[in-house]
Amino acid sequence: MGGQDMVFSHEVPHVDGLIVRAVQPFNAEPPPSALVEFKYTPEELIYCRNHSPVYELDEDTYTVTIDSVDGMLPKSIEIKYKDLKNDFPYAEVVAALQCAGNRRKEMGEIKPVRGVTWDCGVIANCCWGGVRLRDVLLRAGIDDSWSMEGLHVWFASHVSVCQDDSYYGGSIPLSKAIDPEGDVLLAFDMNSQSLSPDHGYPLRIVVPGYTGVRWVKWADRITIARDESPNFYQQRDYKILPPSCETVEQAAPLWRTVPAIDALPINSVIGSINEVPGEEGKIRLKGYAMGHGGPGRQIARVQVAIAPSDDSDEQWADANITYQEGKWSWTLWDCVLDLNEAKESIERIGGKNEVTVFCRAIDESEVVQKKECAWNMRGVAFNAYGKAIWRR
Ligand SMILES: Nc1nc2c(c(=O)[nH]1)N[C@H]1C(S)=C(S)[C@@H](COP(=O)(O)O)O[C@H]1N2
Ligand SMILES: [Mo]
Repeated sequence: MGGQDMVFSHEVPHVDGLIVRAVQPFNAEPPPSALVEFKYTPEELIYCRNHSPVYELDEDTYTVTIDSVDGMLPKSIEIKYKDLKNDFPYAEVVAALQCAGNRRKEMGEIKPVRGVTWDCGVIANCCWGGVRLRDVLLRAGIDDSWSMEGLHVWFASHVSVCQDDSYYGGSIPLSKAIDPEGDVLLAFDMNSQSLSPDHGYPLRIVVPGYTGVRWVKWADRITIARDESPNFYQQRDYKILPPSCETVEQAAPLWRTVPAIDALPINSVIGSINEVPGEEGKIRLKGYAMGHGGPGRQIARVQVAIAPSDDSDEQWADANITYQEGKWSWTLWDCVLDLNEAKESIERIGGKNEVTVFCRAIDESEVVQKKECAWNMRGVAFNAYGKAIWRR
């Protein structure tokens, strides 16, 4: 299945300026210092995560099929792209798209992991525009009287063979898909512009709060089913395997038993550290934070500390929150630290020339990001304190 049949001869050109982690399929991320400068991530700074080649598709012939297994829907329907755009109300949602492999590089410093060596740039905050999946499902014959419990919605893209399967797919619970507050979209726009091929043109699924792997690009089939998607990327990848599992052989019997990741846990990251011009000893930190996407909990506070010796609160200073929007956006923050005032901590860590700074996020339910994160073989969902080193 997949892999050997991928065809790259029609690959679209990609944006310049990203740090390329793999050429075929194209995987690239922006430098974090640039990323944290914008509330809406501009196209040139949006990471690209692909398990297949990227093609330029034709919207004039593009259709989406809505169907079901076990005859749950009376019939399947096919909707032309043009009709999808014209027949349903337009909706916009601001939401951060985040790969489960974000910060994998740091998890790999604990012990080697399998996967693309992502730094902390595989996240993008955008305003997505399209039609509500809810409206499309209602049209297809589902209504709120259904018992949604245990049902799923599969999203699939058949435009290419992927590295590990003959098509790309994933699923979410039907309850999330149809919830008016779940804000799930069939999107054609990103930051008020048509999607680019790299990000799913003509149509991608947007699942606010859920990790990127379910945001299926070039989606062409939506299926109601009693089980999760059978696709490789739902079943045998993007799962937090137990720390005792270290090899592919050990993982094989476990995939079935470990739940698929839907939302990622609370997180925060330092994107840049710069000297404040003209202010000797002062440094400005900028970064982002994310709440747990399941309930859509926003960040209440972000704190920073210079090499905290323990978890006591007084070592942490509150950062300023500079951007946040609705339930699903990321949070941007910044903070100025005075190294002159932090002499004691700096001496404790042995000098002035290299200072380690940490950040942590606290959500509106008082959930605090933890100092450490357990290792897992695929290096997913890393969320230890954000950490950066300032060198004079
Ligand atoms: N069809 C398709 N959809 C896909 C993928 C893919 O490889 N193929 N990658 C997924 C993953 S793992 C992520 S993190 C996001 C990345 O979206 P982006 O490339 O627009 O940043 O898309 C998801 N949707
Ligand atoms: Mo991902």
